[in-house]
Order: sequence, then C-alpha cells, then structure tokens
Amino acid sequence: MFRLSRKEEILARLRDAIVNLDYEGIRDVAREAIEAGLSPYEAIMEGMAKGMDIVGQKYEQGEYFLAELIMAGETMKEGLSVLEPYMKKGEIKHIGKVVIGTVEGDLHDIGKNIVITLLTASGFEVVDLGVDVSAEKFVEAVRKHKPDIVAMSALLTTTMVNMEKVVKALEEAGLRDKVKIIVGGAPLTEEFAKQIGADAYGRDAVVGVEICRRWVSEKG
Ligand code: B1M
Repeated sequence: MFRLSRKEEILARLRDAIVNLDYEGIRDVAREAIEAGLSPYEAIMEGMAKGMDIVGQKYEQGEYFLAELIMAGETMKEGLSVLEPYMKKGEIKHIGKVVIGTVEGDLHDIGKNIVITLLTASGFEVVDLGVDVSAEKFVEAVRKHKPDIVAMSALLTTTMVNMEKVVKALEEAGLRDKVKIIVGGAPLTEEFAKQIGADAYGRDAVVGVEICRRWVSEKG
C-alpha cells in the first residue's frame, strides 16, 4: 500500500489546514513541521501556498465565497507567524535595499509578505509600503529610501495594469535608471513584465528573491 513520508504527510496537513480554514489548528501543524525538520520555505511554498491555490479554485467554482477567502487569508497569516521566526538570521549585514508594495486598488498582501520574509531572511533591508500603493507613493519612497530594487505585487487583472503607471512615474521622475524593477503576482506573466518595462518577473517568491540576489551581486 502507498504511504506518504512524514514530510509529505505534514505538507498535506498544512495544505489542508488552509483549504479547511483551520485557523485554530494551523499553528500546531506549522510547529510540527519545524520539529520534524522541514524548512520554513518548504512549509510555506509546498504546503500552505498550495492550499491557497485550492481555495482560489473553490472560489472560482462557487464552492467558497468572500468570507472563506478572508478566513483562508487569516489562516495563512497565522501559520506564517509560527514559521517566520525560523527564517530570520541574527545580526546581518544588509546586501541591498528593496522597496515593495501591492499596487493601487489591490488589497492582497499574503504573497507580498512571503516575498518580504524571504528577502529579509536573505539579508535585504526591506521597506514595506503595504497595500493599495499609488505610483506617487512608490516614487516618493524611491526618492526617500534610495533602494536598489522596487518590487511590486498585484493579484487582480484589474490592478496589474497599475504596475505600468509606477514604471512610467519613475521614468518621469528621472529615477527609472536608479533601480531595478521586479513584478509578481498570480495573474502576471514574463511577457507582461517585459511589456510594461519591468526588469523581471518573479514567478514565485523563491525565484523573485533569487533574481534580487543576482542583481545586487552583479552590482558588487
Ligand atoms: Co482575492 N482574488 N479578491 N482575496 N484572492 C483572487 C486573486 C482571485 C484569483 C480568486 C479567484 O477568483 N479565483 C480573484 C482575482 C480574479 C482576477 O483578477 N482575474 C480574486 C478576487 C476577485 C477578489 C475580490 C475582487 C473579491 C470580491 O471582493 N468580490 C477582492 C478584491 C479586493 C482588492 O484587492 N481590492 C478579493 C479579496 C480577497 C481577500 C481580502 C478576501 C483575500 C486576501 C487577503 C490578503 O491578502 N490579506 C483574498 C484571497 C486570499 C485570494 C486568493 C484565494 C489567494 C491569494 C493568495 O494569497 N495567494 C486568490 C486566489 C489565488 O490566487 N489562488 C484570490 C497565495 C500567495 C502566496 O500567492 O499572492 O500569487 P501570490 O504570491 C506568490 C507569487 O505570485 C509571487 O510570490 C508569492 C509567493 O510565492 N509574488 C511575487 C507575488 N508578488 C511578488 C513580488 C515579487 C516576486 C514574487 O517581487 C520580488
């Protein structure tokens, strides 16, 4: 008979905790994941994030409604709060600075927050502008914080177009050549990123952070 390994079993339980909106139970499963030697990265990307995809499908199919989306988001945050402390390194010398935000009109922040966690764990200093961030606010933040990288997130087809406004506003402010721009979020594609004038598309948080690391190491 086919049996799941301990790791696969815990990943499946993390996924199911999100799908079943188990706000009360997810902390225990996340703790178990750490105790069993899973990396927080695996627990997030291979466990909870997979559950979020299923929640999205259920919403599309009319099985889940807005209340379930909200609850899934809260459950994900609860699980992340257990895993995040295991990702932070102690005193680290920053390897670069990133200004990040979810673009105007968009309130989704789970993916952005995972990216922030991984960036911080990789040694980046991160300025989080939050959600619903206008092009003007991005420009203001670039002027103020002088980052190496601007990262934008969008989850809605209606808001991803606002990413181009940020690229244009940075151009108009004469700041475009001072920063690299990376964009991410479920509805985006590599092609879209190119089309709006971004430097890269982060398919997921791990790929996104790898690209940022490469940029700062090339800069020297
Ligand atoms: Co919303 N929602 N939602 N939602 N929601 C989606 C996005 C949707 C696809 C669901 C569906 O229909 N299947 C759909 C969008 C459809 C479309 O645009 N075509 C949708 C909708 C319609 C809506 C509302 C309009 C619903 C309504 O009100 N009727 C509304 C809009 C509100 C607004 O923003 N103005 C809404 C609201 C919400 C909640 C608030 C309830 C909640 C968000 C809670 C929160 O974020 N705090 C929510 C949720 C939870 C979802 C789903 C289920 C999950 C999103 C998520 O967190 N995914 C989502 C369905 C889905 O995506 N499967 C859905 C997990 C996360 C880890 O993935 O954010 O893609 P993601 O991030 C990844 C990568 O994309 C990448 O790395 C991350 C980790 O690997 N990445 C980057 C992201 N940013 C990056 C930046 C980088 C690099 C990589 O730079 C370095």
